[in-house]
Amino acid sequence: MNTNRFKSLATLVGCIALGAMHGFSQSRPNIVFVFSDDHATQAISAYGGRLAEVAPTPNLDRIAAEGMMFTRCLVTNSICGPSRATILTGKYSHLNGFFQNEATRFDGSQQTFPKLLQGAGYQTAIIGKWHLASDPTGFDHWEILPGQGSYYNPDFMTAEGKHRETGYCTEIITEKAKTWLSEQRDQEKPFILMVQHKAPHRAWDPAPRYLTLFDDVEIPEPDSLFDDYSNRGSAARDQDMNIENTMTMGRDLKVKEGDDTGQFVMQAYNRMTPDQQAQWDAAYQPKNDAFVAANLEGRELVQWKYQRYLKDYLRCVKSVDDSIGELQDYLEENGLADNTVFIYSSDQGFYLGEHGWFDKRFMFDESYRTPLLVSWPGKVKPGSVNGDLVSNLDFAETFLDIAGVEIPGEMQGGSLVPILEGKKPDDWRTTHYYHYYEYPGWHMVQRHEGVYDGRYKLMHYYDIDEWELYDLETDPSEMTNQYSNVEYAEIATKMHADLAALREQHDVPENEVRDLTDVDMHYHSDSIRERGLAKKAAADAKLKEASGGTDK
Ligand code: SGN
Ligand code: CA
Repeated sequence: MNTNRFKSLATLVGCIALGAMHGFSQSRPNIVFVFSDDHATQAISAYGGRLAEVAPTPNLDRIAAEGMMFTRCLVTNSICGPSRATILTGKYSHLNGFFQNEATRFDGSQQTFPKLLQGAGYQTAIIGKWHLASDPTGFDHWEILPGQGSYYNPDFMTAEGKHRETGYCTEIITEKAKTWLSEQRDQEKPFILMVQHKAPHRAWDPAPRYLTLFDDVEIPEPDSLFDDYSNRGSAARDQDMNIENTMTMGRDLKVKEGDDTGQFVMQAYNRMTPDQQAQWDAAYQPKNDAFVAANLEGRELVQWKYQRYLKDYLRCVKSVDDSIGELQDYLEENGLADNTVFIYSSDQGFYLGEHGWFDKRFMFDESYRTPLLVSWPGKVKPGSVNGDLVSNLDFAETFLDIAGVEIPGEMQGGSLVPILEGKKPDDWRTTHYYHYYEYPGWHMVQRHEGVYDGRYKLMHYYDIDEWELYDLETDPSEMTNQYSNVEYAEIATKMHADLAALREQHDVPENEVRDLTDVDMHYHSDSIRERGLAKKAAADAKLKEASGGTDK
C-alpha cells in the first residue's frame, strides 16, 4: 500500500502541532486505548451473531453506536506477544523480531509509537497485560502484569519492583487507569492511556460478582461444534486446542473433582483470599455436584464443557464491558470525552466452540479477525460500520496520525484516520498478509502464512507443504478447502500472485524466519511434546528432500 500521501500529510500536521505545542497542547486529542486478551468479535453484541442476545455488551456497543465498528480488522499473527509487538512497532514479526509468544523478548530499544508520542509531548501510560518479557520503554507510567498475570489478587510490576494487589484483575486495572487519569498524569499534556486487560484469557476465571451470571441460560452452540475436519488439511485435524480433549477439567472447567493434573486448579484457587474461595465454592460446588452426578459421556460431555467454557468466558467479558463503561463515564464526568479518541481492540480473536475449538493461532476468521471499535466525537460518524481490510499493523500509524506526529516511512501499515473520517484512500490495501510461527508448541498449530482479499483466503502450512483455499462468500465458516477444485484454479493462481507480491512488499525473508526451532517452548504434556517433535522432524526431512538434500 502506498501511504506516502498520508505520511507527508502527517508530517505537515506534525510540524504544525509541534510548533504549537506549548500554546495549544490541549487541542491535540487524547487517546484511550482499551485492549483485551483473546476477545473474539463473536462475544461483542454490536457485531451480532449467536451470542448477541444472551450476552449483550452494552458499553462496547456504545463505542460502536457513537463511532465506527470495523468488521475486518485482521491481525498479522494471531498470538499475544507478536500482536502486541506489531502494534507497538507498526511492523510484522520478521522486522520487529518478536515471532513467538513465550520464546522471545521484545527489543525495547527499537522505534515504537509510544516513544514517538512521548517525544512529541504526549503523556504515555500503560496499565495491565504487557507479555513481551522485557520492561516497557517509551512510557511515562507503566504498571504491568508479570507474564500472563493472574485474575485473582494479581501482582503488578513497575520500575520500582513487584507488588501484589487484592481483588479482581479487570476491576483493579480499571481503578488504576482512573487513578492515573485523575492523580498521576501531567494535566497540561495530551495523553495516550493503554488499558490492557488480562480478560478474557484462559482459564476464564470470572469476577466474584459474576460467578453465577448465565446460570439459568443456555448458550447457543455453533454449527461446527462437532466438526469432523473433513474437506480440509491435516493442520485443523491435528491441533491440540479442542474442547473435547485439550481442556482440563480442573483448571479450565473448574471441576476440582475432575482435575487431572492436581496443580492447575490450585494455582488460581490458592491465590484467593478465604472469602473469595468461599464465594467461588458457593457458586461452583452445587453446579459441579450436579455435573458429577449426571455422569455425562460423549457428545453430552462436550456440550456440557462448551456451556461451562462459554459461560465463564462471557462472565469475564462482562467485567471488560463494565470497565469500558466506567472509563467512558469517567471521561464524560471530567470533561475529557469530547477531545478523546476511544479505541477498543484485542490482541486477536478466539474460537468460542467453532470447529470444536478454543484458543487462536489459525488464519481462520474467528481468530484472524479482532474487534476494533473507535469513537472520536466530531470526527467519526456515529454508528458507522466499515468492512475494509484494516489491521493491527495500522494501529501505530493511526495513533501517530491522531496526534499529528510524523509517521516513519519504515512502518508497514497505514493510518486509519482517513477511513475514520469516511475518506478511504484510493490505494488502501486490497490484500492482507498473515504469518504464524509457533510449531511445535502450545496447541500444536502448524506454522502457516497466507493472504486474504476480503473474499478468498489462501493459506500455506509450509512445514507440511499443505495449501488451503477458502471462499468466504459461499463458505463463511471455512469448512471446505477449494485448493484442488478446478473451478477455483484461476482464483488460486491470483491468490498465489497476491501472496508473492505481499511477501515482497513486506520484505518477508525466504527461509531464515522458518528456523525458530529448539527454543524453550512450553508444552502441555510430554506426549504432546514428543508428538510435535516427531511431526516436526518428519516435516524437516520432507523439506530437506524437496530441496535436494541441503539443510535449508
Ligand atoms: C497460555 C495458555 C494457552 C495460550 C497461551 C497463549 N495456557 O500458555 O492456552 O494459548 O497462553 O496465550 S494456560 O494453561 O497457561 O492458560 S496468549 O494470549 O498469551 O497468546
Ligand atoms: Ca491473547
